[in-house]
Amino acid sequence: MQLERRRRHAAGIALNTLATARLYGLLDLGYVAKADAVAVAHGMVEGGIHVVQVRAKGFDVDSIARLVDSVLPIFRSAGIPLIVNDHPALVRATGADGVHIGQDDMPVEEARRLAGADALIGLSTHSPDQARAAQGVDYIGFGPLFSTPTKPDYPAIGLQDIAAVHRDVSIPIFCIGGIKQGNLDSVLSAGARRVVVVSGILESSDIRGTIRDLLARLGSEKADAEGSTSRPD
Ligand code: 3NM
Repeated sequence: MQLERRRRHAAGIALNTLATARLYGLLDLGYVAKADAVAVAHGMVEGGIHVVQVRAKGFDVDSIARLVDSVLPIFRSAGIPLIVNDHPALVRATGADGVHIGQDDMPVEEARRLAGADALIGLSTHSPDQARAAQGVDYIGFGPLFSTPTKPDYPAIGLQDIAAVHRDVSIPIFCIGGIKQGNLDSVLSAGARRVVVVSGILESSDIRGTIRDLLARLGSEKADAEGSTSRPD
């Protein structure tokens, strides 16, 4: 009972944090050697990242679980929600805060059943229609805005639909795909409020400094709680 109460408390904190988050980063083994993951996690925390996802395409579930186990305490102690890519069962197994799934993965209900009722669920969307159709999730990704080597098979969708999607969708929208320090201003001018930056952070020689610069441009006041993350019981 006590454990369950603690878990619900943590889930509430993660949902609140998501409501104010502007900068979402990835610990992506496409860019980070496993041996460096803990050091990179510390850098992300020190930079002030708001949400982090562990992404390890092509790695087996057990090694992803070990990776999550190794970095979860670092993010948890900083109050930063940790999301696992693709594997909802790992949310229960590791105590992570949520799971991110794609359009071609399992249905959202299945992900929630496997991850647990309190888990945060994120969904990738690649068009305004997909963004508007997202149901039962706590946030969406919207992109790729620009073509990106991190997700090479997906065509860029551009900036022109960002404003309309923000008018029509009330849950947090994280724009994603090819966003860097050099083009962030154009993304924000197009109407974005929240972004995911992967290679733009992980390929930087100064992860902390890059995150701080992105946060400054995002005008990041975490108290500025636009958007709603409420979900029906
Ligand atoms: N998902 P970078 S784009 C993981 O559009 C991912 O759903 C995308 O990495 C989507 O910041 C993307 O290096 C890659 O371009 C983002």
